[in-house]
Amino acid sequence: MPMNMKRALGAISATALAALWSVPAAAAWTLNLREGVTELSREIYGLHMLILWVCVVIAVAVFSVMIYSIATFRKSKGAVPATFEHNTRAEIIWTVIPVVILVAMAVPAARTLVKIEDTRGADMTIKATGYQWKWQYNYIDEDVSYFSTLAQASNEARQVNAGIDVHSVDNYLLEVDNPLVVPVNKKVRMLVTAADVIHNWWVPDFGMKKDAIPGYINELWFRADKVGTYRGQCAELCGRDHGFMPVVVRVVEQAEYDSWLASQKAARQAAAAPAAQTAAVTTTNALETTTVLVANAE
Ligand SMILES: [Cu+2]
Repeated sequence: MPMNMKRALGAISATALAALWSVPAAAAWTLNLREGVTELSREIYGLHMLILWVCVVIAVAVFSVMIYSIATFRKSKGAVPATFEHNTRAEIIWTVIPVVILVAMAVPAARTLVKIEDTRGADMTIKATGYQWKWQYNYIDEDVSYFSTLAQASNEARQVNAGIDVHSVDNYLLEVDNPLVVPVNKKVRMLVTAADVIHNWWVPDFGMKKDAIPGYINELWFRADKVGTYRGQCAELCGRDHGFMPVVVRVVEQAEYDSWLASQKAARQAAAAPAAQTAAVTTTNALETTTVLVANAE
């Protein structure tokens, strides 16, 4: 290849690489799992890294021996194949070593699994019910319950021929009208179920994902230790609008949570009050009518 052509090719590939490795591209294409913001998510991440490195060590060892053997003992170098068919000692070794490795990996994995399933000692319980296509959150013991649906801006932009550039919508398809609100550093137990078809409640930053199955109640728990807004999605194909029922969780300080909860209860009472009044009026009218009827009959 002539020298100037080589130089030109080099320049082209350098430009292409630079273009690929622009800052937003690098941010959007991180390769690893996210560590998340809960004790469990970090433990799962740690487990993933530990097992990844075990696999790397095994791969390096196996491929080194393999490549060395292929290169060194090839026919052209005069290697002569051995004629034996069985070697009990070799078979024992290549069975025992993998078993030991698997058992060693199972110990920390089982420990984390048990922890994931242990919902005892929760500070609060929230029931999440999946619907086509929204979530309902029910704060058990608090008499607070509401629906969480796709935010207006995302909903408008997603319509066919809406003419709205979805890149102009903040958190497109990952925003809701009423997010789940929980206090920071509290063990939150979620009861996950569904009212129509199977959905799945998933928040990657919590390391948690559970099927929401009609007629069944699944459990999960998380303890977020960082204030913030965490986004997830329904992770079980549940019909036409499966992609339009995101999960948004706001983790706030305890004081902010308390005032939010109080305002939710106040709003609920305000909504219930006129209804109660109407009911009372109806009952009085019915009684009066009955009295008149009875009087006439006499
Ligand atoms: Cu769903």
